[in-house]
Amino acid sequence: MVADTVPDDVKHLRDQLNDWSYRYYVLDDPAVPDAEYDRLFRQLQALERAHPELVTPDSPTQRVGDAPLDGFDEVRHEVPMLSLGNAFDDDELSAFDRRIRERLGSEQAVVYVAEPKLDGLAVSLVYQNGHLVRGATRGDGQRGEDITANVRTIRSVPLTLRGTGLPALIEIRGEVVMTHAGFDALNRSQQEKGLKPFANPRNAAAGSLRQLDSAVTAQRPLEFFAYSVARLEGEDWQESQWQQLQRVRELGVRVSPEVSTCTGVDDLLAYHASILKRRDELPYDIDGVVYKVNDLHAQELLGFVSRAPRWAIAHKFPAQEEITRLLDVEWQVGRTGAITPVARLEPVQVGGVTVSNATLHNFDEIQRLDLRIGDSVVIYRAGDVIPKVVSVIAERRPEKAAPISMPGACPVCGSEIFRAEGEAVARCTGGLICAAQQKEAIKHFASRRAMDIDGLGDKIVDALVDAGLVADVADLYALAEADVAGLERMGEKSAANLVAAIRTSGENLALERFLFALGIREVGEATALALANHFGALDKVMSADEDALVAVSDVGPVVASHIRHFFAEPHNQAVIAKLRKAGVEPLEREPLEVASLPLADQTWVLTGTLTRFTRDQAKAVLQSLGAKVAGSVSRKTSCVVAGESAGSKLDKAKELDVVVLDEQEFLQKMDALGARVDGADA
Ligand code: 5U1
Repeated sequence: MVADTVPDDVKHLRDQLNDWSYRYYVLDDPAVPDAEYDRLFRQLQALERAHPELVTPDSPTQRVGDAPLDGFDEVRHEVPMLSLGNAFDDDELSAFDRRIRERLGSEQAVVYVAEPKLDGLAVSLVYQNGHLVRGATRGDGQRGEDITANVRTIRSVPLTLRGTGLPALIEIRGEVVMTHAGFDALNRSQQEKGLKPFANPRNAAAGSLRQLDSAVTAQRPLEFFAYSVARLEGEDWQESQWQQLQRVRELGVRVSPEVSTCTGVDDLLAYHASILKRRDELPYDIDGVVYKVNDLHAQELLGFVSRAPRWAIAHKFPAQEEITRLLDVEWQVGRTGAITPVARLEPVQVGGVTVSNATLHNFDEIQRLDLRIGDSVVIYRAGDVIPKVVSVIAERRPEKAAPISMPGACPVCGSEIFRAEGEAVARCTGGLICAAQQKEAIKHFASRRAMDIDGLGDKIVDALVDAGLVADVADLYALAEADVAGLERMGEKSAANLVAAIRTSGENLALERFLFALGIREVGEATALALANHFGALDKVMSADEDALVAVSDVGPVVASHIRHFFAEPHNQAVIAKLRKAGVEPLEREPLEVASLPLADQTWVLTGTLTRFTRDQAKAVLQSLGAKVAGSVSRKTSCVVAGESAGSKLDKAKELDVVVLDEQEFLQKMDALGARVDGADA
């Protein structure tokens, strides 16, 4: 039995969510923050779970995708989906406008509707009595594919139209696109999964829309913008294209906010110029603008030629993909030591900008593209992002095209290059001396959680390196007050304070702090502490082989190989020797058996907002006492520390009867065990 108010509640939630979607997508005026939308959405989901008989196909919850299909059904377009003629320059556009005036026998300037030409996929949506009943691709214009299940997953495609007095049938056409941000996120995730990245947002949108499994489409960031009405039954056509688009908006379907009316060619040219100027700021790719005669009667009079209307034209922009030649590949070293290949190209105009470099991401990408020096390559450039090499034109490969290999050593400092198993990125191991990494390495070394050198902030590190006073972390300890006082905006007193702070940072130095300060890849505070506990002395850590390193709790094979490569690098050894000579000598201590620590074998979970210390600080103290810190609560959890606004993890802990401590109780417990939480006030 359905409780009396539930059907009304469900309806209310659906109406509210649909209304918010309309405000967000069509009016471009969000009514509430996303979190509020999500909260109501979850309420609706919960009600529908409890009352499945109330689920309707057009509920906002029903966008998750359907069972996979074996193939797409064919659909016949009652009104063919046409293509557009193109104008590539001003003269071609003037000729189009002249033809129209001649055909209409009018001397007057023609009124047009102008809008961006989105670079995606044309899609037709059919609504019967307000319900979305079919989504289809353009196909050959006469027949397309039935992609209803897929378009239903696109949030900006309403499942039901808005308002009362809805047409018995309306077929709306428009473009499905993927935004640049959505495209970048999708390609990152493709790469993480070891899948081939998409060449450009258009291909990504096409691949996503033609998925047989609509649950996959549901995960893809697709957007829909309507641009025309192809069929209408049960309501009169409007007088003009402009009014028709307003009606589409009123029905709750998104139309580009850039749509405008223009009168005469000069107006069209000004519109073209203004959109072209803003092209790089738009969140999706456009390849031109489209002009349509505004008067629908005039459209009818003008009719069609072959498969394109005489009343519309696409005024193209410079292409975003061009072909050029790969002259060379250079290797750049980033701030974190990541070695990335950069393509040096024969300069080419792409989207109105001269491109002579493009990113290649990593060596795997070079292999995936099967790239050789001398190849003809396709370059894609959109928005402000760095141009990238999309593909190689294999049939244009010259005989002498040269294969590309990884450099044998870091091109900046000559240190060994190391690529951890399972990682796409290769890195320079000369973390302490590599010029490309030196500022980053010094800033990390000086930071509060590392050597905690008071007064040595980022700007001073930049100034010291730029003045040639410091090239590696050991040079800090040779600085004289006079050196520092010579820097811009540095008084004698601050210089003296800084030099003193540097000196004292090396005194009574805990091994874990020093190990963390070295900036070894993936060695955070917890790992540094585990290493210090296990080995007790710097020399022992430095000489440990990978087998010895993986014996340390918290150290797996990847981290072990990072540690070993770091200490095997002679340049790094030299800097550590220089530090020691300057008196920076971490204290030795008895190795600690983790099993003997008070919280050995315990697993703790931290949740909610912690106000008196950070999660890292709580984690560090727990690990120093031998506990493991996990991300989720299970039967194996020993204790949960719950800060403010703790949510599902706290619920789970209560459900499983796990001990829960608030911040104060946690501090008391740590105190009782003789441990101090960094950051917590006394
Ligand atoms: N913006 C826009 N793109 N586009 C593509 N309008 C537009 N109109 C089209 C096409 C194919 O065709 C009309 C003839 C409806």
